[in-house]
Order: sequence, then structure tokens, then C-alpha cells
Amino acid sequence: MRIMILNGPNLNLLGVREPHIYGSTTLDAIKASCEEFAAFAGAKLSFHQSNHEGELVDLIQSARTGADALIINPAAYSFTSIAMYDALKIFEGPIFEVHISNIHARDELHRHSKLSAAVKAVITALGPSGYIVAMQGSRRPEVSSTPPAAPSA
Ligand code: CA2
Repeated sequence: MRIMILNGPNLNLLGVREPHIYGSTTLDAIKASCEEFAAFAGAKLSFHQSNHEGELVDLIQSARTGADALIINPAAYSFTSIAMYDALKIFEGPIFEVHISNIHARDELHRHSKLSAAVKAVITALGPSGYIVAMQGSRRPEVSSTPPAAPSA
């Protein structure tokens, strides 16, 4: 099982700014715990962060041949990126969208992810452990590779 984890803009600053919203765990620490779980589960992990939408689109496209499951915290691009939505729709394996904070309890700008309609599951508000929950989910036999139907409107 090959798992790719993608992180969007500003997540490189986790643990450095706004700990009251995003906690004090750094992205390096999240990466280390994901690597630890991957070793335990016998999965191959690739872990990335980018502040650039096009680079994230390239990584999602590369997952078509390089990963069996995709876990993505798109950060602010959750709320804006049709390009990432289109790229996610092309990936055939299960996709998990992770948010560290509770996006539903945020202001209007941060509440509605455009990408959720293209993913298998959304894990929000569990803090950094949301990444591990997503990794566990990606290994569940009942998680089919069939993406949900696109909304009609
Ligand atoms: O809760 C999450 O994981 C988010 O995806 C984080 C995004 C936010 O736009 C989403 O609504 C929810 C923001 C990531 C910005 O990360 C920062 C880290 C430290 C300091 C400032 C921003």
C-alpha cells in the first residue's frame, strides 16, 4: 500500500503561529508520526507540503501512478481551488480530506470546502491525529476505490 499525504499553503508554519486554532504540533512532528504509523502498517509513505496550487495539482496527478490512497489537507485551497478539485476527480483510489481544526465552527470563509465532493471522507477537528485516522481508513477493506457521485448542481 502506497500512501501519499499532501499539505497545502501555510501548513509549514504549524506550531509556530496561531496555536489556539491549530495547536502546537509542527508539520515535522506530524510527518514523523505518519512515518511511524506507515512503518507499523507496512505502508510506503510520501509526505509533501507546498504553498503553490500548481505544484499541488502536479503532485495529485503524480499520485495516479505513484499512490494507492491520497490524504490531503488542502488548507486555504479547500475553499477556492477548482484546479485541485478537477485533479482529485481523476485519481482512482480513495481520497481522505483532513483538517486539523473544525472547519464547520469557523467563519464563513473557512466553512465550505469545494474539494469535499471529490473525496471519500472528510476528517475534521481531530487535530494532528486526523492524519493517522485517515491512514487507518485508507487500509480498511470496506473503503472502496469508487469515488462518490458528483453533485448534480
Ligand atoms: O484546520 C486545518 O487543517 C485547515 O485546513 C488549516 C488551514 C485553514 O485555512 C483551513 O480552514 C483549515 C490554514 C492553514 C494555515 O496554517 C497556519 C499555521 C500556522 C499559523 C497560521 C496558519
